[in-house]
Amino acid sequence: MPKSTHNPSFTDWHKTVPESTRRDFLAKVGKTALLTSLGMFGAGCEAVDRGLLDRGLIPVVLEDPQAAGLPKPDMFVHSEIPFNGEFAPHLLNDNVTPTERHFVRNNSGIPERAINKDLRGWKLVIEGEVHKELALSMDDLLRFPQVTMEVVLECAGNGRSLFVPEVSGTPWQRGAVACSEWTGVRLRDVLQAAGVKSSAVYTGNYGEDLPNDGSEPFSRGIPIKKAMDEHTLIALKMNGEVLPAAHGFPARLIVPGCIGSAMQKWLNRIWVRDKVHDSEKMSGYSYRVPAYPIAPGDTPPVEDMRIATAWQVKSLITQPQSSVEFSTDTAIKVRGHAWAGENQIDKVAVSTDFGLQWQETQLIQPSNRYAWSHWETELTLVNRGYYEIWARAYDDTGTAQPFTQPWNPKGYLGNVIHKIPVSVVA
Ligand SMILES: Nc1nc2c(c(=O)[nH]1)N[C@H]1C(S)=C(S)[C@@H](COP(=O)(O)O)O[C@H]1N2
Ligand SMILES: [Mo]
Repeated sequence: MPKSTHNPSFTDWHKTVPESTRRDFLAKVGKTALLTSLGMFGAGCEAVDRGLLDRGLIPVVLEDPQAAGLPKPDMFVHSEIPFNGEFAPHLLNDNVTPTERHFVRNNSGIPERAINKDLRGWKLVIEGEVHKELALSMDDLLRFPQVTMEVVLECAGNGRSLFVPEVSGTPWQRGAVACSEWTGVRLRDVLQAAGVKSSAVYTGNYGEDLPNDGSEPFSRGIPIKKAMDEHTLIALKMNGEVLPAAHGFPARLIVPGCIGSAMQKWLNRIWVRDKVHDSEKMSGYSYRVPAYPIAPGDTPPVEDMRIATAWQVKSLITQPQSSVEFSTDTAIKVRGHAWAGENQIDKVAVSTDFGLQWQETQLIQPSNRYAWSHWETELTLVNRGYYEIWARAYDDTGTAQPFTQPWNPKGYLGNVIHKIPVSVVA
């Protein structure tokens, strides 16, 4: 069954099982037995449809976005199952993105534990290339120093809809990006408590959102150097509240500067590895980009693909809203954010004549490293007609956003300049 297909018989079926039965069953057999059974039938949903499974046997993820408060108001929904939704740029004007405006990107369902805010039996396991394996409870994690940071979180596929020729995958526009405030413990502190061996190369991160169709769970990893960086967090709170179900309750990774897929939600296991993590989502064309520039539409051989890690310089116009009408000679306030992965923003310039002339904007520094910067300026358009407001950010290495989108087969890391159409009427 394709993961994006809504299967009413399956969804309705799990709702008819009383809560107590479902819990008892899970407590009795645990996840491993459950997965083994699903694996035996190949695809869980099909097995349920054909009446092959015990009535007590249910998946640990619920494919019911409403239970997790989704969709959020004003959200542009790409898919319900798995749930994917973003916001229009003008709704992302806040310096710190409120939780109700943070995009959601799921590869499978949302764990039942997250929906019920249920910590029973939850542990974060640290294993692999460590001297001492750990299985930490929430109380254990809360004993580590707690750190708070604003961090840009952006899906690697943000801007995919702007790729020409078109690429497959969720057609994100501009809104699969946000900068919320995250609180939690440094991953480094936890790894140091486990004693990282000198053989450690990479992490393999796992979460509780196990796909119902028997496919490999979503798992990605980060280089050990990034894992040991003081800014990399195991986040327990978002904007001062316990993590919402959709954003990874009870714990998720926050890996500043990196693409969003590195930020494992519903985190329950970190496998410290002696080689680059080789899960499905680290391999082939998944979250990987060509090692060299390619012609639009070309697909390089798989051995020429490299893991996508950091974002490049980028900006977003959050004000004015696209397609607004102004009258001649009024001051138009233009505003937005800019960010640059591992680098810092140096300046942002805007143009209203298709790039012939540029006006530098006033830059407002980020709250902390890895938060986005803000920029603003005023424009006056003296003639009637159609205009585009273009914004172009430059980072501290002198790199600027491209005018046309460099192409890669899966539409990752899109950072072409942002353009807003406006018109001036008499
Ligand atoms: N366990 C788990 N973690 C995950 C994902 C997922 O599907 N499962 N999606 C990843 C991707 S691709 C992105 S872009 C971010 C999105 O985070 P958000 O939904 O909080 O915005 O979570 C990442 N972490
Ligand atoms: Mo993503």
